[in-house]
Amino acid sequence: MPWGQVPVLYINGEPLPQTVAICRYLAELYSLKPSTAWRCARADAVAEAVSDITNRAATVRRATDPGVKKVLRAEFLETRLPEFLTQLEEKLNEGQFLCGEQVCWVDIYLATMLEVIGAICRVDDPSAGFPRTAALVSRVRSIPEIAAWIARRPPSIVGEDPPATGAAAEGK
Ligand SMILES: N[C@@H](CCC(=O)N[C@@H](CS)C(=O)NCC(=O)O)C(=O)O
Repeated sequence: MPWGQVPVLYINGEPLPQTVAICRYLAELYSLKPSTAWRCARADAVAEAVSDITNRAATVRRATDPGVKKVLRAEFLETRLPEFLTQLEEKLNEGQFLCGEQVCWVDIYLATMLEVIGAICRVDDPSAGFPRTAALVSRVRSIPEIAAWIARRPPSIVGEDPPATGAAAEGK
């Protein structure tokens, strides 16, 4: 598996790793790119911020010591995530989606990563208290094809603790 990580998208047996590369490839195929170079760049900037906040949540997931995990989770939920969502709310005032009235891949990426963050931090709705973000997530999840996928997809393991490795796995 490339880089030893998931996700990997296989096309004709050829692997494409890295979430954002996969998203951008699918956006090209399914007309989910913003309509101008400027809008693409602005959406990319949001996507980078989404990746950053998701990586921070991943540090909460990876923490094995319960005390450390509790501190990291609290810091994330009380400081990092609200800071991110506050900035995001300011960018969501021009239309239904990030780039106006048309959904683009970054809307879908954002909605999905907020779901991942909710699962990692065990909160039902990470966008609670941030109405524009919550409305955007709801719009994305209501797109018929996406709603149909959500209804039939297999259960996610994202919220589960990762397997212990090294000394922790050996009970040391
Ligand atoms: N930059 C990568 C990160 C992927 C990533 O962190 N994947 C995790 C699961 S969510 C993984 O495979 N971890 C196993 C490992 O790193 O050993 C992406 O965005 O796809």
